[in-house]
Amino acid sequence: MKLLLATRNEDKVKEIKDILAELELEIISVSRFSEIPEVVEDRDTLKGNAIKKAKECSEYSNLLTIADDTGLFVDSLNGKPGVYSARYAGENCSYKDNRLKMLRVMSNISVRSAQFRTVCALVSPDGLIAVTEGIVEGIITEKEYGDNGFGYDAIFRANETGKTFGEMTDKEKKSFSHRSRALKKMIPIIKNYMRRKDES
Ligand code: ITT
Repeated sequence: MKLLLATRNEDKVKEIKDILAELELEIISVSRFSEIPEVVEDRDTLKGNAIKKAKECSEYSNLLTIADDTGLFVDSLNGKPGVYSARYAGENCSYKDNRLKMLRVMSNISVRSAQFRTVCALVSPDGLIAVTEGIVEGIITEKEYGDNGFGYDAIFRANETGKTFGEMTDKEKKSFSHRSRALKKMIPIIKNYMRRKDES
């Protein structure tokens, strides 16, 4: 059986493939399907965008499809950038632009607590829709630490480890990131779907 990843973000593809490696599935990325148009992420929640991405890509491909929508929610900024994390520093901005904007905006703010949240949506051509969530609590650091990972990883220090995701190895990030928490909850749902398909 094939599982389509409804993301064109290669950093996310790499992490998702690694986390789902235990499944006996051929995992393919949407980049392989030039005919699938870019999904417009116009919902105001992670859940709304994740379901929209998975649904549209599943409809085009006729494959079991998983999408993840992730955001960094900063308490002192009333949860911003949240669902708008990709373009926090403007249209076509880089990861670095986003990190530098966040450090600048937070420069005089002492309450620095934040959460990384990932919502995953699984959609099948025969009508299954399942949603899971993973959250990691942490703080926004005052400068960048480490150069592993991507996005906001170098400026988010997870409370549980005292390290930024940028300072963690891929294995450490995989063991308890927001993305892996959401995907690990999805694994039994995928296995159950595969079992039902095998039996029918
Ligand atoms: P797709 O919609 O194609 O999946 P995207 O880059 O838009 O790709 P998201 O909406 O899920 O992905 O994520 C929004 C942004 O949040 C993303 O561009 C990164 O800047 C950041 N981000 C996502 N996951 C992250 C992670 O694990 N660590 C650090 N930053 C992350």
